[in-house]
Amino acid sequence: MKTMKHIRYGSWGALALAMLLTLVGPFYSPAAEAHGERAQQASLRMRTMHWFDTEIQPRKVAVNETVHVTGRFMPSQWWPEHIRSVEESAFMNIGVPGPAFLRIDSRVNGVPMIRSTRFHLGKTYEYDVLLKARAPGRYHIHPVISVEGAGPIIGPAFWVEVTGDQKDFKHTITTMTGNVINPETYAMSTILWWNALWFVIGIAWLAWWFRKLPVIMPRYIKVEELGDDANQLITIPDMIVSALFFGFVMLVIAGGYFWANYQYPITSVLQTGKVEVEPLPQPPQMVEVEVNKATYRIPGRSFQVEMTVTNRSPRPVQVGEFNAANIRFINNKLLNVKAQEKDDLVAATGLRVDNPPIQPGETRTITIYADDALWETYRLTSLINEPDGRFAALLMFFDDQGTRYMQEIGGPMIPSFG
Ligand SMILES: [Cu+2]
Repeated sequence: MKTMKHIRYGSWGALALAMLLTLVGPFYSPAAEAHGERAQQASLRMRTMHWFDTEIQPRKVAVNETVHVTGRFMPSQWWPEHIRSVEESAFMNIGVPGPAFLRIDSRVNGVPMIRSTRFHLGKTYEYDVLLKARAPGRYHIHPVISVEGAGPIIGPAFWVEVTGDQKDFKHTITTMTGNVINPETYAMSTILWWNALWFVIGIAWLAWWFRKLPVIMPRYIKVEELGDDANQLITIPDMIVSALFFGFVMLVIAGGYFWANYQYPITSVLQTGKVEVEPLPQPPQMVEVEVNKATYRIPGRSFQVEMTVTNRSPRPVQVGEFNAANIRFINNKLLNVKAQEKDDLVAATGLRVDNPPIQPGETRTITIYADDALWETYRLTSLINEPDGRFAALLMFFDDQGTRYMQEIGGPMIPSFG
């Protein structure tokens, strides 16, 4: 008995909490500050999309002003088997909570991204999305690739502050027939009118069947009791009213169709076909990398990769950056890259490279160490608990003149406990 009571109070408490969160959530939600950056599986974040050169400018605009989201990405060659491939169907998107911006233009390698496309593994793409500020606020803007069947794969973000008043937001479109319309309010009365009509029809239909109380469970029990004779619960007036409803609904649909055709004789069909995007031309591979062994040393929180590097470029090269799951581990002896803001995922001293630069024509085995608390805070270490514990990352080499050579690396990640 005591337990019963306990359970009942417990579930009431949970219900009350859920209701409270539902009510208060929209007004106070610290979780919305970070919207799932670390929620996805580590292997999924590491082995789907490598985002780099991300830039969002300007970071402070007024309503009606524009923001450019630009950068590059490379779908991983270690794309997980169990996730639908980006080579099937994908869409270039932007991740911002709510309709705070308007997407004015979106291009990948210069091709307009109004429709879906496909991206090829191991190839490089360059995107440029132009947004127009609509609502004041402070937003964490992410580039996103939405992959059909796999969901959104988010890139690095920057905070953008929008000032001003939403009432001043202006948005007009000139249609193909020359009408200038405001999509914010276009045909609003027709939308409201149709919704109200269907709402009334729905309520009337429910009212007819609910007029003979009690319904739902008692009526279900009656149907069960009567068995084959349950049909007698439906009376002749029920049938007449149902037929009238059916006829009326058909009439409304047909009438709406003819009315719309008469009102808007020229329409164009929403386009759904895919558009093809050529990847950026692949530069000749000047630095070759073969991963020998990758281990994550749990006590030291240190990820180390032993690899054999062949330098075919005309100048000495060195590892400058290790980019995994949107986190940039930087070799600060070579590059001076600092986090631009608090949530910018840069480990400015996170990459340790002890070897001297690799000379032209030389092949050498080196080890790099990515040691930073970000491994832990961004829950990448959970990779060691996954059944397919493989990693992938983008490795960036630089020569003494600053030329960048990129190479994706990947393979099994072995935990080490000593
Ligand atoms: Cu974010």
